[in-house]
Amino acid sequence: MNLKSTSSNDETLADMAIYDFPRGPYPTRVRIALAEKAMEPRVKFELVDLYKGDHKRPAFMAEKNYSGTVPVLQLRDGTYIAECTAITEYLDWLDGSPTLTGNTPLTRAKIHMMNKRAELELLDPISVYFHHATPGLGPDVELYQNEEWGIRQREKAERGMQYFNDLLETQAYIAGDEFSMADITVIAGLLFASYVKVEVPETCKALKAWHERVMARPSVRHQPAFAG
Ligand SMILES: N[C@@H](CCC(=O)N[C@@H](CS)C(=O)NCC(=O)O)C(=O)O
Repeated sequence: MNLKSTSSNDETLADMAIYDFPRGPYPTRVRIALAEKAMEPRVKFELVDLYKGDHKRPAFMAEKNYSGTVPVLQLRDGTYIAECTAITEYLDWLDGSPTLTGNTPLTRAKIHMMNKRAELELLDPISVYFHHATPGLGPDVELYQNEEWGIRQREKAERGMQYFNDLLETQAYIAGDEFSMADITVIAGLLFASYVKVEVPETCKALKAWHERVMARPSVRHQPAFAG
């Protein structure tokens, strides 16, 4: 897998920065959220080259994100916000139209539950598979690998695909009737799965149909990750 590419945009309106890796599945979550909300002009993208290990440098981890991952949002006052869910939540509070994280107690709870489930059962296990059971980011960055653990996580992700398929047999989107942050996380999970050649089982027809539908959204299909 080669996720390398550069990124730039018109910086004149930007009042926030995102430390980014444009084809990365997690940064793509935030990029989709920004596009859904037409907030891209407010953000300047700063490339962090994961293949060079820039995200694991002591200065990056000390200053921007202790966890050594991207994306990280930087506000004008210097505050750093890591974690896709926290960043999406912040963007939603800045500009609630359309909302991706819900606007009633019930929709918020459902979206957060399903978003977490999409991370736990699909996206994060595929990420573990990538880092542990494939060459990942290369020997200079992947300092510890456990192949058996990676393969178990791939199997977990395959069960997750089946779970989301069953869910989508009776509802339009991952958290109910509306497109939300939880859909974006499953899109990222399937993106990462495609990078590492973990296929959606043929039997998962509802998941495949949902995928085709969400991939048609301009916010999704125009992302660098899907640029071929
Ligand atoms: N829980 C984090 C995960 C972020 C993450 O894993 N990002 C990937 C980019 S696709 C990364 O930085 N990977 C580098 C690594 O784990 O070494 C989030 O939701 O933002």
